[in-house]
Parts: sequence; structure tokens; C-alpha cells
Amino acid sequence: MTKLKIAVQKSGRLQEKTVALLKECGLSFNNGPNRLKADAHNFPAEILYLRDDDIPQYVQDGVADVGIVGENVFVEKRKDIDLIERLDFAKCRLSIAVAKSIDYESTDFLQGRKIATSYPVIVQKFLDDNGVSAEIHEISGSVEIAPGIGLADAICDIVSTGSTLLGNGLKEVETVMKSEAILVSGKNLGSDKQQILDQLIFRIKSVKAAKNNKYLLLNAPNESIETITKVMPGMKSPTVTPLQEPGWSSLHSVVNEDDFWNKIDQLKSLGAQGILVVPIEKMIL
Ligand code: PRT
Ligand code: ZN
Repeated sequence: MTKLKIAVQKSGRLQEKTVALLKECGLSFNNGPNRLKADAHNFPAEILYLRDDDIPQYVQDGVADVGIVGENVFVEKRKDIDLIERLDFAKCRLSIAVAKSIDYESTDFLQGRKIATSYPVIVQKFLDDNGVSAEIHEISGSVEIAPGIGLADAICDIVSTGSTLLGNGLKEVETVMKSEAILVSGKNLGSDKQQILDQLIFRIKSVKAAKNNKYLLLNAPNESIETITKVMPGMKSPTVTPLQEPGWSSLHSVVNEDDFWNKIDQLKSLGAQGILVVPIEKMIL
């Protein structure tokens, strides 16, 4: 039987959420710190546990068919693989930072300077795009200490909350790229594997959509139904059921998380009462 080989990070910041996503997609497999691979019991897939840096190469070589990896690693490694789907977790940015005391105004500051980073390809492209020529020092870890020990004038590293930079007396001055976990795929998987991948993508989209939406129930005076429908149109239109109390109805609909609190405020001002918000488990689009 054909199986889709899915590369995931063995341990680290992507691991837990990657495994959680695959489980939410209905794949059941054994997960443990010393595993190299695991078969899904109920889906034609095999999970391979690898270092994140190695995933693009393995996917290109066909050792794995698809992989879940940080977009920063995907861009840095420049392998012949495709970005299939953004996964909405491990969000971070790759930024240039300098010592807090520096009066940084523009990328001109970087001209002729030394920049320490683990992402030389991405940094070089950023410098080229900005017409700056600088010296890149590739280091593999603890990049944030480089300015303090006189190794570099600036760094380019992953930032999430910014507390690592702050703790090392640095400030963020340029965002080079934004990143999140992504699903990547090799080229020409063949029709059997492509079919399994399409099934997986469909499930991932349903899980993502469910996370980004809420089910909303409320009571409203009948004269507001039309305006409320415009605020929460849902997937087609809201369900409207009459309440026992004359002149009132109950409305049910799906609302996107992005604009959620604004919508709640609007609904309240339109006379909505008894608003209930319920999480959605899966949303089939
Ligand atoms: O062992 P392996 O090679 O597989 O893992 P790794 O150690 O290379 O990577 P890992 O697990 O640290 O990160 C995997 C991926 O998570 C990265 O490639 C990013 O896509 C993503 N990610 C999201 C992050 C962060 N957030 C993050 N905050 N990766 C690293 N950091 C580090 C950053 O390097 C810096 O040291 O956290 C620090 C900054 O965090 P704040 O919150 O202080 O700003
Ligand atoms: Zn790594």
C-alpha cells in the first residue's frame, strides 16, 4: 500500500504543534522522544522524525514526500520543493537587531558592517534588495551574544516576543521576513501519493478554518434580523428560529475570529441578547 511519508521535527519548537495538527487531522500514530518513524494506524502515512534543518533536503530527495518546517528554514535552504499550505503556528519574524545605544536610522548603518546570523542566504538577499554591502558571519547558535563580545555590529535572528533581544541589550531595527510553520512538498509525487496529500490538505484546511471561526448564537428582536444578518452572514446565511416570546428570534451563525470583538460590539448595539460563543471542532469547506 502506498504511504505518504511526512517529515516532522523530532524535537523543538515545532514538534508539539505539528503532532497536534496531524492528530486533529485524524491521524493516529505513536509519538515518543526516541522514535525515528511511526506508522499512522488509520491513514496511509508514515511519520519521519528529523531535525528541522534537514527536512527541505529530505523532501527534495524524496526520502520524505512532504514536511512541516519553519518558513525561514524553507527560504534559507533554497531546495526544489513547494510551499503547499501555511499552518498558522510557530509565528515569528527574522529581524536585524543592533545594540540599544546605537542611533540606527536606516539600512545605511549596515554598510560595511559585520552581521552575525544563522540565515546567511536570507540576510544576503535582504542586503542586496537594499543596496547594502556588508560582511555576513554565519554562526549556528546564540547569535544574540555576538555584538556584546565584539563579533559583529548587528545580528539577524528569529524574534518572537522580543525578550531575548531585550535581555541582551539589543533592539530590533528591521524586519527581514515573517515566518510560520508551513507544509512543503516534493515535486512530482505521483498520483497515488498526490491523492493522499490532497486528502491531508483538505483535512488541514478544515482544522485551520475551525480554529479561525466561532459558532455564535444570540437572541434578537425581529426588526433587527436583517441588519444582524449583514454583520454575521455565516457560511450561507444565519439560521433564524422564532422564540416563544413574540417579536423575538434566535440567530445562529459562524463568525471569523479576526474581527470577532468588533462584531460582538455591533451585534450588541443592534439589540442582540444572550450571545453565546461556541468553538468549532472542524469546519468542512
Ligand atoms: O533541533 P532542530 O534543528 O530541529 O531545531 P532548532 O533548534 O534549529 O529549531 P527550534 O526548535 O528552536 O525552532 C524551530 C522553528 O520554530 C524555527 O525555525 C522557527 O521557524 C520557529 N520559531 C518560532 C522559533 C521561534 N519562534 C523562536 N522564538 N525559533 C526560534 N526562536 C528562538 C530565537 O532563535 C531566539 O533565540 O527564540 C529566541 C527569540 O524568542 P523571543 O520570544 O525571546 O523573541
Ligand atoms: Zn534546526
